[in-house]
Amino acid sequence: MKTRAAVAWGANQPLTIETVDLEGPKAGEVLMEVMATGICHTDAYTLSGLDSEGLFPAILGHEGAGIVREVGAGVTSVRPGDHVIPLYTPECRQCKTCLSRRSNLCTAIRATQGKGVMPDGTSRFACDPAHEKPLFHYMGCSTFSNFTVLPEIAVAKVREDAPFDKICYIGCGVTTGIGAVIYTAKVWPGANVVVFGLGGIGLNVIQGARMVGADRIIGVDINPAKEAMARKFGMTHFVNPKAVGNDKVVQAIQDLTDGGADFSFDCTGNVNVMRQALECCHRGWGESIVIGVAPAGAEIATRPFQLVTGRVWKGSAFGGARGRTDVPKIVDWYMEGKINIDDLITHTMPLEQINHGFELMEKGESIRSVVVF
Ligand code: NAD
Ligand code: AHE
Ligand code: ZN
Repeated sequence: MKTRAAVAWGANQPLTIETVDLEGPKAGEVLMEVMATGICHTDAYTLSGLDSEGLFPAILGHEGAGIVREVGAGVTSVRPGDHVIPLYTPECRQCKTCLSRRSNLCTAIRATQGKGVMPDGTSRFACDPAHEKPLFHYMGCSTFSNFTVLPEIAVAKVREDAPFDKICYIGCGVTTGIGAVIYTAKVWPGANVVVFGLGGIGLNVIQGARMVGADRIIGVDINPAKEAMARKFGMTHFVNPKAVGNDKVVQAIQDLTDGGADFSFDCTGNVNVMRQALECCHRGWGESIVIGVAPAGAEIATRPFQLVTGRVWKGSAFGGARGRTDVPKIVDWYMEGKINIDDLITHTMPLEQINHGFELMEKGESIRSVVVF
């Protein structure tokens, strides 16, 4: 079939809208009509050329929602007409990691996903006149296409009364932020929490921290325009590194938290910020969760003494959520009014304006832009 898609031809080049070829689903795969997709900072990161797994040309996008239109042989868990959210972290329920129950990082298809192809090693997408070159999938999702093909284990079936243009955000940002609080860190009621980076992920960490009953929720951002929205979602104190001095951020947080945070979260992808996030944690038990994705080659550093004295450095991917199990529940939370997604979606646009969505994010003028097909 033919489908309309935004194609990334190379690093730092604007996406162009193309009509591309899409092969139907093979065994174990589903064809999905993407109804809406968010633009996450990780899409911008890969487009910037700093992703060590970045491939071009590719159809980016990993934060979608839509409808199953066709299923391949052997697919049993979804059928045409089902409403689904694609999962860049699938849940096969059979691999060593899924069976361990210790992590959400299902390994069933991770290797081929990182190479921009389906589990059989080939792409379902092709684009004339570049037909001789493969057109790569992205994070196993490619939601910047009106239709896409996904492995059955990489879709979460969700209720049919939920609006696509809102629940697409659960495909990454909402789940990543709230999940990091409840599944990865297991923040306790009364904890002091610090969130570095008040964008599409950090604000969901804040609403997760408020949900579990955190006491102080301190937000840190170099963009003062983020303060108002963060306060609306539960931030109690704001620290602007440009105002207090970058070298005084850790002290400022220790002063606000009687010696250090119980939990901190990096939602910037900046390795210097990750160090501040660890070092502002309380001696003996403070845990810092790395969510931000850093450029290829970047490394984190701290004095080992920080760890010897009990601070813990952890990472979180997709909020530690098990996609097929947890995503439908998070959709329910939204529909029951337990979480706020609507106010975080600051811009909605057609596919033709997708580059504008990227610009708004880069300029810090949006929280989430959503493309509606
Ligand atoms: P965003 O652009 O919406 O927000 C980033 C925020 O960080 C902005 O408000 C920006 O002003 C702030 N910031 C930048 N530099 C800063 C600094 N030095 N100090 C303080 N604040 C600073 O991006 P997003 O969509 O929220 O994504 C945030 C990060 O999370 C990105 O690195 C993204 O790739 C990553 N991410 C990770 C996962 C995961 O599963 N681990 C999932 C989604 C996104
Ligand atoms: N390709 C990057 C890795 C990027 C990364 O860490 N991605 C996160 C999700 S970001 C969503 O917005 C993730 O889930 N990581 C776990 C995994 O298996 O990729 C690189 O650095 O090579
Ligand atoms: Zn994302």
